[in-house]
Amino acid sequence: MSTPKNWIMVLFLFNEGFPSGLASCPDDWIHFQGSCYYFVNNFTTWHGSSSYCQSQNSELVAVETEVENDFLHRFIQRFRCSFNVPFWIDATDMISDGVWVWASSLTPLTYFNWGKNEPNGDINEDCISVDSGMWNDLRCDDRRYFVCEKKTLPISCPSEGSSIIG
Ligand SMILES: [Ca+2]
Ligand SMILES: [Ca+2]
Ligand SMILES: [Ca+2]
Repeated sequence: MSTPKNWIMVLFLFNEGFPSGLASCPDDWIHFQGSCYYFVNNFTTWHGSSSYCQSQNSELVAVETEVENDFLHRFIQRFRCSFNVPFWIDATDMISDGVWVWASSLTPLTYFNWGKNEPNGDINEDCISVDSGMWNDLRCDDRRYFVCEKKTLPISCPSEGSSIIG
């Protein structure tokens, strides 16, 4: 039987033009501008994706700027054989239709990159899926691949191993 480890396709970090050695991400996470990203190559609902990321001490990716959106798009293009699309991001308007917030912080979105004729789902589509950099509101029960994000760890601190003591 497959273990969770087996169903996660891990992508390797290729330097995106930033100094290497300064990133402080766990193994198998990709560093970009202060965050670590985990490309989970399995598909599930938006809630399932969010729960999985939280189990990894992270959240569904919050795409807050054009730079971040472009990074994800370029990275996935480069590894299109290893990570499937489209994928969930942390945005939802399930609390108040038409008011999009990042679920992890309830912060309103300030950057959007809607595809043509999107958003179009009203109360039927309350989660956002991204394909080729373009955003689409979608039923949260649909199944998509997903990306987790967390902030980089402090460089001066060990990332693991505190349990070794004692
Ligand atoms: Ca982010
Ligand atoms: Ca909606
Ligand atoms: Ca839609």
